[in-house]
Amino acid sequence: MKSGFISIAGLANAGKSTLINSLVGEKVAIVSWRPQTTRDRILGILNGDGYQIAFVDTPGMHKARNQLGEYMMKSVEVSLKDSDGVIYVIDAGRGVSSEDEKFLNEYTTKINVVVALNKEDAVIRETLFACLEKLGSFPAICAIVPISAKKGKNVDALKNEVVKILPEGVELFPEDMYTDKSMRFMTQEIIREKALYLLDKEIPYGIGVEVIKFELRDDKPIYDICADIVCEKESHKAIIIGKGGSMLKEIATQARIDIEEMVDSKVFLTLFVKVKTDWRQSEYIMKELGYNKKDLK
Ligand SMILES: Nc1nc2c(ncn2[C@@H]2O[C@H](COP(=O)(O)OP(=O)(O)OP(=O)(O)O)[C@@H](O)[C@H]2O)c(=O)[nH]1
Ligand SMILES: [Mg+2]
Repeated sequence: MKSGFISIAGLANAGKSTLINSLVGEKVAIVSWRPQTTRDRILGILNGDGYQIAFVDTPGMHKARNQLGEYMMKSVEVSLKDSDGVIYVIDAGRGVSSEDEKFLNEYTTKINVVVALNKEDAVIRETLFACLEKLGSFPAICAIVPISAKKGKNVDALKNEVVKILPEGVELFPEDMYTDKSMRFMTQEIIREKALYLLDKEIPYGIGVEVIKFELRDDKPIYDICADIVCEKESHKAIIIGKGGSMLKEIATQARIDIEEMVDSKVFLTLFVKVKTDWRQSEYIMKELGYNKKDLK
């Protein structure tokens, strides 16, 4: 049997989380059109014929500007160090950038790298060829596969290339497990995803979500869930709540639908909004929200 950890790395917004969901066939990571959506390492497990792959979604690479940013970059570094191979995702529309080249220069000689040239559906052939030509100057790349993570195109071909670089090993996780994250964590992420979609401009970057209650009722198959949306300013709080509570209601409604699908039963979701000034600079509050540097070992 073959098994191992494969990190999915790349610049912010390249489509890494979309890809891990498509590879695993379950929603394990949230997706949005905003860069820097993923903040943590997230595991998605795929069981195939004679192999098991633990894919690790990572935050998009960028220059860290606060403690949260530093945490995110550290988590990319840690996950690369621990993996058996890397899928490096490039947005074909954006082209092969100097940051991509820097990554490929540094890593292709150290670790097996398969490049996923993503968003193939959104570019013309010439653009794709230009990317392939640039990538041709990195002979140590194991394989280059143009894909559309969103449409599922060529994702199987990519999977096959990854199986080739997988080492011999034993089963790492039980067969019915598809992520290492708890339902509580996924609930936080789903609420954050809806807030990212629905809110304006800069507010989403300053949002954290903390589940404060997650209980299955004794008498009925209903989950009672309460969560705080943490933001940085009073003015942000007002926007998140919206006119007559309309925005918060919409976030809750959309999140509830996804959470119900995940837990496979009815959910009563109550959301609150709290202000914690500059929490992205505070290690203490970050820890409260689950971003603990000590976990990154
Ligand atoms: N057209 C097209 N869009 C895609 C494809 N894959 C992802 N996207 C879109 O690209 C945006 C970013 O996708 P994510 O999966 O969140 O990207 P990411 O690399 O995880 O981003 P960060 O977590 O912020 O680093 C979303 O709007 C996706 O719907 C694709 O194959 N084609
Ligand atoms: Mg992501």
